[in-house]
Amino acid sequence: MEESDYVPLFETKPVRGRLLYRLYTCSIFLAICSIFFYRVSYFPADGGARRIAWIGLFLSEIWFTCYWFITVIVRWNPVHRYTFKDRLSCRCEKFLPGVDVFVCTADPTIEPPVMVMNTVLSIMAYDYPAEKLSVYLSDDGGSYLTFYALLEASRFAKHWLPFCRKFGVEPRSPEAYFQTAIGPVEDNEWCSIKRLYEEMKERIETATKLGRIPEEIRKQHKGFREWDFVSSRHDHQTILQILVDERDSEAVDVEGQGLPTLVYLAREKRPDYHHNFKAGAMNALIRVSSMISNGEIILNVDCDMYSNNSEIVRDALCFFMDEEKGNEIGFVQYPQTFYNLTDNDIYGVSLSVETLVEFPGIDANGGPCYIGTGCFHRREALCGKKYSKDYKVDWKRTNLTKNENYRTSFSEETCKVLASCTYEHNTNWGKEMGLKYGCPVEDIITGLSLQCRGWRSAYSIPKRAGFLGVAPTTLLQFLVQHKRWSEGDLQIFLSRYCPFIYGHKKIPLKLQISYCIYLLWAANSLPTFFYVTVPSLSLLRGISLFPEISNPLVIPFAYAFFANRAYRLGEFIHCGRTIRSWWNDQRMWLFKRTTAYLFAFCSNILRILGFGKSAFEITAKVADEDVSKRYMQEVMEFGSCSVMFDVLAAIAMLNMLSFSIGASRVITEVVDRSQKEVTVEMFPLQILLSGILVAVNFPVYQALFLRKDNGRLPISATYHSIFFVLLVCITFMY
Ligand SMILES: *[C@@H]1O[C@H](CO)[C@@H](O)[C@H](O)[C@H]1NC(C)=O
Ligand SMILES: CC(=O)N[C@H]1CO[C@H](CO)[C@@H](O)[C@@H]1O
Repeated sequence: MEESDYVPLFETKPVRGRLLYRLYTCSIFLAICSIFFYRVSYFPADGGARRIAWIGLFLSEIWFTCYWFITVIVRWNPVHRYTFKDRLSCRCEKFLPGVDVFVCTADPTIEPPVMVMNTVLSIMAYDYPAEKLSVYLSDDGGSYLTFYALLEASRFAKHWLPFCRKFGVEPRSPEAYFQTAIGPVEDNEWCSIKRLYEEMKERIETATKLGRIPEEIRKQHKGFREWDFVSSRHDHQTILQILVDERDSEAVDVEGQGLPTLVYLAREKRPDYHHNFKAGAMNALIRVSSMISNGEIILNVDCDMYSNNSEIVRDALCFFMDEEKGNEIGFVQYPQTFYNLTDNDIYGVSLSVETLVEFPGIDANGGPCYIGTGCFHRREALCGKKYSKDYKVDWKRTNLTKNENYRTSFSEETCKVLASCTYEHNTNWGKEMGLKYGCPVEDIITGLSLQCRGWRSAYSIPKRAGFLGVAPTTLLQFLVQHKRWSEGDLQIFLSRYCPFIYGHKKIPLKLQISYCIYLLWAANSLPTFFYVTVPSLSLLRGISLFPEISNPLVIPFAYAFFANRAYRLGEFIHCGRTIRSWWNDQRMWLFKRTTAYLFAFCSNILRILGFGKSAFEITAKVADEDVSKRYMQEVMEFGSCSVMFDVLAAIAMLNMLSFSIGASRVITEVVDRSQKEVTVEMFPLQILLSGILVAVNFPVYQALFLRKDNGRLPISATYHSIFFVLLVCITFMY
């Protein structure tokens, strides 16, 4: 193509309306300066408790300012990307690259096979040439139930794919489609496919429930024989089965059109070898797929995330295949969105501010991080290649050479070796090649190392979400998930992969700082914990830590606090969320920081001191009926005993106590005119702070004292928290 008639496949536009944000930032900055001025100039002259609390608050405020500064850098100059899929179809349809999709599952009880199959089917049905699309399922559970489900899915796909084409089905996960779609009732085909799906679902669910599969099905496929040699999920040989083989003449749907290649892989597991969790599974898939389909582009999706947009591959290719700006792009990340959200999102799981505001900002600062799902990678980049200025892919050429010696010779035996326990010994896998090992959030460092090798990443928010996953539906699941994320993130910050060290001179400084917005999640815990406990305790003891009401410096404190909340509310409304969901988010902000992040912080400290090790916990994806019902009614689910809940309850009780004592003092002063109004004068902000915390914690009091259902806080949490608060009050007061 001539230089002159180059039209881009995607464009990047700055987000408008930044002036308002910058004005807001300046005003907050002024408020912060005044707060610091107050802290320094009113520093308590007398020693003792007040001084210690004062210093603690001051340090917390300094920390909040630093973290706020990071959030400002992220939000300063966001960009949005727009793709032109029609131009891609016109220009590149003939030489579209091969795309290999990796789906990882780990446990058939936590991640039900039906859900996984819906993910697989939604991907097989992509609007993309079937001979160029391959789907790989990695089963770290090594379960024949998953294999059986995949076999069923491969058969159902023969009907499902033509059906999707004919009716223009969207979304292409059968479960999601049939749940909402009202078909042309008189249409026989529509109804028969629906019936086929329901029968398949029932067979898979029955097999999962019974834990075994019917004998006649066992006989139908040679693959089941592999399980004769499996002793346990932690001890078995590599199982590799190509369920739909492109070279096979039978690999066509009912209309005679080709089907995407479909592969089942359970890599070898032996008790003596560390398997490196999901990163290990991904690396095995990268190697095995390189023998089978060797697509230039790799998409990686979590097994609970079905694809809601059948054009998403084309959307991503607009980035990779753009002749001018596409060569430097190493990966394209899509937002993580959820389908199980309720309107007001009680657990604040939706991440909408992160996905709609923060990620576009990080993209502008040098490229989003890799979040482990919904991400397209350039295979070469993922396998360790460095980007250099003269790197250029000629998609026409790669496609030609590929068609010549494409899939002519490989045997399952040679592929199996690639997924064995010992294959990676003395290789660069897990270090320079593939996903990195040794960290619970391997995705972040993998993305970082790609960026450090010179690749750029891009972030795209299509109108119709690309990937929809299941959100946690109980408080504990949510907190455990956040503990895992924030713990791993902080571990990265404290390791040699810290962006300031690892990315030094390799990625822009503003990108290094942007990474910290997530890596330092856990570090917010101590200052927040201090802020929600010490002012309340001081109120009980009559120690004033904020300006009196007559002091004009009360204004910057109030302004910084309320303007921040109001700004967050504005962001929520901008993201299309409700006011209630903002309020819920405020609560979860507190809950996360005082439990999940605090625990993550502590376990990092313990790890550095040489105790404890990190472990990978999967969060359950299904909930029992009772729990689901409460979730749909937006009633907060506690239910189980957990130290995290004890902490939440204790903080709630403490603030209740200090607020009621503070408020009663105010009332007596107001009623009894003979007393001087000392409390109102001295403690306005502390009473206000406690009052807000009480309001935010309302569901905790309900769960402690009012609720009767199984989702209430266990009685032990009530005792623990009361005991703890009494203990603290006694020691602190005397
Ligand atoms: C998912 O797809 C459906 C049907 O195309 C659409 O109505 C819905 O808005 C999509 N969901 C999201 C979150 O984009
Ligand atoms: C796992 C889970 O909680 N699934 C729920 C998702 O939401 C639908 C209704 O929108 C429920 O029926 C599912 O039980």
